[in-house]
Amino acid sequence: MAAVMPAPAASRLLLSGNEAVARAVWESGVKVAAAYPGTPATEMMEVISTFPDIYAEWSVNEKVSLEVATGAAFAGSRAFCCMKHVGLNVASDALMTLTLTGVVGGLVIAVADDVGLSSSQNEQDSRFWGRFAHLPIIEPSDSQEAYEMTLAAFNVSEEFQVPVILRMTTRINHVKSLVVVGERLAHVSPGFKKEPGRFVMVPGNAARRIPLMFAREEKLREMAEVSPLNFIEDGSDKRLGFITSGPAYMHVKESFPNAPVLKLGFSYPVPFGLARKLAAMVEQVVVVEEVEPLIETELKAAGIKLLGKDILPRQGELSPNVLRPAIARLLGEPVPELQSTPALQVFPRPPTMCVACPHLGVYYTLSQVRNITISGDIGCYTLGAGHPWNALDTTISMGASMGVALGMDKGRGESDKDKRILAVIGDSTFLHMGMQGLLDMVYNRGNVTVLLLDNRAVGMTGGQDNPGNGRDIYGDDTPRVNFAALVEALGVKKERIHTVDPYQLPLLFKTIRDEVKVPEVSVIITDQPCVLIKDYHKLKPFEVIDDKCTGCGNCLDVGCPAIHVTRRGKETKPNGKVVDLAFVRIESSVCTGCTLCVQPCAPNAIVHYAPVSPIKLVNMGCGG
Ligand SMILES: Cc1ncc(C[n+]2csc(CCOP(=O)(O)OP(=O)(O)O)c2C)c(N)n1
Repeated sequence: MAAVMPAPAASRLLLSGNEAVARAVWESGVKVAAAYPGTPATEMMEVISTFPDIYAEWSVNEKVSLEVATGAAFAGSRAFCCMKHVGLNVASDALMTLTLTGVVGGLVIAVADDVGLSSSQNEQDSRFWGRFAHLPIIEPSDSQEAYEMTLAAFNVSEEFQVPVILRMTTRINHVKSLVVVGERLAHVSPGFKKEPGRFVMVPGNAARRIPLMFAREEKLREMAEVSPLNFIEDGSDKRLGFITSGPAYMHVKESFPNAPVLKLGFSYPVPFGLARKLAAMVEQVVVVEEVEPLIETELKAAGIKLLGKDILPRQGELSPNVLRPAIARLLGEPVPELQSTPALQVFPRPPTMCVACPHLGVYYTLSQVRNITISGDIGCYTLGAGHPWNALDTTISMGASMGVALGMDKGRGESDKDKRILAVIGDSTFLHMGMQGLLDMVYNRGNVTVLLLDNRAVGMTGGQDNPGNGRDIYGDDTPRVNFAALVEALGVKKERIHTVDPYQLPLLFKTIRDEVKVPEVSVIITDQPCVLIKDYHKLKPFEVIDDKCTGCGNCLDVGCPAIHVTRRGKETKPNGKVVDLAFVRIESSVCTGCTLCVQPCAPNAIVHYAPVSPIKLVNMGCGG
């Protein structure tokens, strides 16, 4: 992370959009900030937690984070919460009523849309949550704007007593550019004032707030017309004028530097007047926005003639490579050739689990069990769907493994009647949204075996602390969840709860095999820390004795990236069958001595290596 702090006012810092927002949150005098991790949003809260004078927390899910921020804003303090795009779906129940109450202290919700799907289960345009909830949307297009617009968002929030959505995309969240920063402002909270007609949203009160919400929206639209965040840049080529927001603005400027542009930083409510002004300046207007046609639909509904998604894709980034050919076709000009991708400098690597990851033992075991269907979830263990395990059959959203498994159990067809249904879920995902699914499963007498992979970390997003490891965002001790007690409290019978070391393959195999035979809910908790957090302790590494390796390849089925094939071959067995051979080597410098590969090695060709090299592993997170 960059030196976001300490840096005096007027410093120019090289910051990612996430770091820039974090700095602006601090400068805005925010008192409470809450989030659940999710790429590409995670670093905002990680940076905020390093600042003085702000209470920061990892919440158990996005809805709770928004509620925590809401409480602080009701109490009159400035508050912030951030999440990845799908997180706003989770938080939406709170959001849709929060729009009626509004806020007292400024509340900014930063939502990071993973445009281009670098690490998410879907691509969505979260601005529609703003449109749906009648909330203002602010869209920065680089780090300086991310910083300035966050400051502006708090002012808008307090002026209109409304939560403001700061819509970012992966490019803004992660790309670094120079930012000139300021100092922290003191924000004085007026304190919580009882006002049941506003804060207690029972039907009668809510009904009275709805007209106020619509009136507020009209005032916000008037503001969008005059906001300095929205402006027209004239250009000499009047054939086309562009209306654009977020990073698409940069792509438009790079591709068509001479075209007039209406840049919308305050993009919702859409300023119709400014759009009409641009339309009067040019022959044809094109709206360039990532991902869905929100601005376009609003403007068309207001009777403004323009093009948008008729000629541009509704998926992925609108980079110059995409924009230039689309506009050339529109203008009837020669279509520029797509810039060819430069030769890959890096050997292509499929995503895989880490060396000695405790999930490896689980998936190695699951890949050996026959006649099962595995309902998966979201986390590092989603990689179990890939080679060599091929041991996940579904993945939808966080916590979905529970409900989907129960539905598969209840909805099984004749051909599946003897199939065993399993669900695999990580500790953080279980606490985020899985608990309710397990409760539902127990309550409705499901026949599912749940594997709860407790690695004491939110591994997928960089190993953040969570209630499963008993540390808060500052690394301080806090009560640690007892998963066995928790699942028992949710109704799972004590004899159906097992805590197993995932490095003990025979025991794990036997436990799974026994439990899938029992026609009721059982939970197998695997309890070994993620190899990239401080709870993990490296053991003596291993190496392969070349002369003893028979090339059977059993160790490769574990899927540990410390093992690689040095030579392949074929062998004809006495019965005439030809088998493939793979002779292997263990990269001893990264091996942590977990023994997962040793256990299936028939010829005992894997032995301890000495001396031990002190390797420090760092979890940069691989997304999700
Ligand atoms: C609603 C939502 N919020 C956040 C994320 C980002 N995310 C992906 S997996 C994950 C949690 C992974 O932690 P855990 O379940 O403990 O599994 P691990 O990666 O440690 O194996 C998170 C936060 C997401 N995909 N969806």
